[in-house]
Amino acid sequence: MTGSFAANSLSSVKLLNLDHVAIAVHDLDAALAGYRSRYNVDPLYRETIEEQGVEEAMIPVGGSFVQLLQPLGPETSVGKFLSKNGEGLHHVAYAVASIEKALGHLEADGARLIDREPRSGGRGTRIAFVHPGDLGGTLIELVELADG
Ligand code: CMX
Ligand code: CO
Repeated sequence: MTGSFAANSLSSVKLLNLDHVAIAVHDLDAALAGYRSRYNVDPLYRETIEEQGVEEAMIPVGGSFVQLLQPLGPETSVGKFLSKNGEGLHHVAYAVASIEKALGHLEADGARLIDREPRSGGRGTRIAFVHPGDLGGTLIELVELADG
């Protein structure tokens, strides 16, 4: 099967890196203290993103990050997730070179997009989400880094 992927517009959707794995938590300070104590790691970035309804911290792990997400309120998407599921894995995020090209390919391939246009993420990134019902029950985020 490996060879059969070659013709599928791979240049437009090449996944450059596992940018981050996001974990929803009730208490960001407590989660960061736990990561520091257990794994001796600290966040490189921490910011509130009002439009996404979250405060997030990014802990570097090799070439990727663990993104800890605390909802700003119970009616946000992460707040609803937490009340339904409790703390746990929320989404995985893949870095792409061009988010427009990736979205164009996914739309043409019939993917169930949440975002047809990119929105702003943390670290000056541009991001877009693909619905968890599209593939593998997993919410997927595409990330175009600020510096490409
Ligand atoms: N992973 C897997 N499934 C999820 C999910 C997640 N993260 N979030 C919700 N779902 C599931 C729910 O369990 C539910 O499943 P059932 O229909 O089987 O019950 C279904 O999706 C709908 O859930 P809902 O609570 O009714 O939530 P909404 O439909 O209002 O929204 C979603 C779901 C994914 C469209 C919404 O959360 C969204 O748009 N997410 C993208 C934005 C986001 O999450 N931003 C925060 C992260 C910010 C960042 O990364 O910086
Ligand atoms: Co994310």
